[in-house]
Amino acid sequence: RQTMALRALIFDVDGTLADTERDGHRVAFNAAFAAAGLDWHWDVATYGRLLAVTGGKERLRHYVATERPREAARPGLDDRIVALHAEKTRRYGDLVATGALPMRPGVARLLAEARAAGLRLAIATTTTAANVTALLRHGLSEDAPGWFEVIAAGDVVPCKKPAPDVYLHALERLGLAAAECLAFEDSENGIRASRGAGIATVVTLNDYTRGQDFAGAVSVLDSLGEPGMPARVVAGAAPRLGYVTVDDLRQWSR
Ligand code: XBP
Ligand code: MG
Repeated sequence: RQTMALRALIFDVDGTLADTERDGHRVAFNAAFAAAGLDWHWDVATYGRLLAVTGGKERLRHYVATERPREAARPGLDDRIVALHAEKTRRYGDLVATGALPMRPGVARLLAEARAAGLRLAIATTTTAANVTALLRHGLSEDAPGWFEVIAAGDVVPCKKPAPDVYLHALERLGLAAAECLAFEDSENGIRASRGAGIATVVTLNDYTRGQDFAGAVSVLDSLGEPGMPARVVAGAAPRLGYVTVDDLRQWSR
């Protein structure tokens, strides 16, 4: 990699900014199923398996195709999936508005530090754009969506993670080279996407992604850490103060 100064941080959302999957998306899917009169229920373990497929609509389609053959055979499946997913997005928004999904340790601190240091911020996620705005507003502050110059989300590219497309799209909109950016991810599908776009990546794993393959990560941590609450280093570089700072990121991007 050529040496270029760090200019921007690009964040994944689900599992990285907040633990949204188990307590957010999963709950919203189940509520949407119940509202539609379906007796489907995704428990924590089932949802963990289904996370192999990124994208809510794609995940639903995969579930129906593999586990609900009768539903799969009824005509109009695509429309029903779109409607179910729209209801799920409404439910997710309601859930986020209750404050049920706080930011993970170190996220608010590092974002503030990065903004003060003049680093540009972007988002590259598979989830629906409305979910991102809601999460940022309720988990950080009303004006937080405006901190991010680029919010690349959901169906903005046809191929979702692990394809690199959403990261390539974010780089293009930032007008930056991969070597000028660092990505933050929590999953193997996520780092395959960011590394596929050539971006150095910091991983903060969670209960769903522990044990996945994070080969090629700059650092694999259990969180970004906070003063007095150090991050546990699973692999790669260790933050100098025990929690990830902009100084660490500049060092790691060289
Ligand atoms: C996130 C996803 C999304 C969410 C649901 O992956 O896979 O599908 O689970 O969001 P990543 P939608 O963190 O790698 O971006 O239902 O809005 O698609
Ligand atoms: Mg993620």
